[in-house]
Amino acid sequence: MHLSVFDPASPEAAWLLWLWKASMWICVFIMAVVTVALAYILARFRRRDGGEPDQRTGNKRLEIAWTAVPLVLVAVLFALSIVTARAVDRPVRRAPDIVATGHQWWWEFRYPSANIVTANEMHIPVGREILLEVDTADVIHDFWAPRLTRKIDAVPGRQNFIWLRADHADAYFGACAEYCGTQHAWMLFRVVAQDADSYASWLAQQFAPAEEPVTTEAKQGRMLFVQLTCANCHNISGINSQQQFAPDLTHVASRQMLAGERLQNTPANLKDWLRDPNAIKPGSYMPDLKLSETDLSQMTAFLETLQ
Ligand code: HEC
Ligand SMILES: [Cu+2]
Repeated sequence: MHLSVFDPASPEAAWLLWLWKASMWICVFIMAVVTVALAYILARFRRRDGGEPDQRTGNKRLEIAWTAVPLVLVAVLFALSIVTARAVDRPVRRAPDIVATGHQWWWEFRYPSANIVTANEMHIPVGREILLEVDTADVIHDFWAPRLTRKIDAVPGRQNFIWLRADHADAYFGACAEYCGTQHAWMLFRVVAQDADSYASWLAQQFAPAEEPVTTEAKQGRMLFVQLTCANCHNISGINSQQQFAPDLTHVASRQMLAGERLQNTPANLKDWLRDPNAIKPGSYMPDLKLSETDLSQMTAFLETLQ
C-alpha cells in the first residue's frame, strides 16, 4: 500500500496525473525560456570597457509579447483544468453508495442500501463507479485516496460528493488531508477494492449481527462492555445500537488496523489500546477507562470474537 499520485489506479486519478504533467511541462517551458534569456542577456549586455551600455525605456513589441504569451499559457491551463474537472467531477443524480463521515480522528463509512457501517476500512467492488458522500461530525476534514480520485473537503453542514473507482483489486492508502487537530496525522484509512464475489461476502459478513461469545472470558468481556461506558460511545449491533460517536465495533476484529491505521489489529495491540488510548493516540476522544488487567484480557477476548 503506497500513496503515490504518480501511480493512478482509476480513470479519475489518471486524469489528475495528466493535468499535473501538462502543467509541469508548461512550467518547464517557462523556466527554459527565462534561463536562456537570462544567460543571453548576461553575456550580451555585460559591462565592457566602454562603460555603461546604452539605456533604453519602452519597447512596444516586447511588452506585447510578454503580456500575450503568459495570457495564452494561463488560458491553456484554464482549459485543461476545466476538461479535467468535467471528467473527474461528474454530475450527481442518484443516492450515494457510501457515506464517509470524518470524525476527530477516524473515518466512518456507512453503506445506506446494505445497512452496514464500518470504520477506517472502506470496501468497494473493483471496476464500479462509486458515488461517495463526504460529511463531517465535527470540524473540517478532507477525504483523500490519492491513487483513486481527487481530494474533497468534509465541511460542517454540507454534503459533498465525489466519484471513486478502482481498476484493480488491492488495498489503497487514504488520509485526512486537512489539518483537523492533534491526531490529524493518524486519521488514515484504507480502501479495499475486491472482486464482486468477495465484496458480496464482505457485505454479508458486515451485515450479520455480532457473534455471541462462547468462552467464559469473552462472555465476561461482553458483560463489561455493557456495564462500563463503552456502549455510550460505541455501537455493537445486537447489544446496543445507534451510537455514532465512536467507531462501530460489531465487526472490529475483521479489520486490518485500529485507530486510523495507528496500530495493526492484533490482540496485543488491541489490549494496549484499551489500557490507555491516549498513550497511543494522545488527545484521542476515547478516555482511559482504567481497566484492570483481568478486565483488559476479558474485553480483548470479547472484541476478538467480533469477526
Ligand atoms: C467517550 C467515548 C468512548 C468511550 C466511553 C469508549 N470509547 Fe472506544 N473509542 C472512542 C473513540 C472516539 C475512538 C476512536 C479513536 C481514534 O481512532 O481516534 C475509539 C476507538 C476504540 C477502538 C478502536 C476501533 C477502531 O476500529 O479503530 C476500540 C476497539 C475501542 N474504542 C473499544 C472501547 C471499549 C472496549 C470501551 C469500553 C471499555 C470504549 N472503547 C469506550 C470513544 C470511546
Ligand atoms: Cu485531518
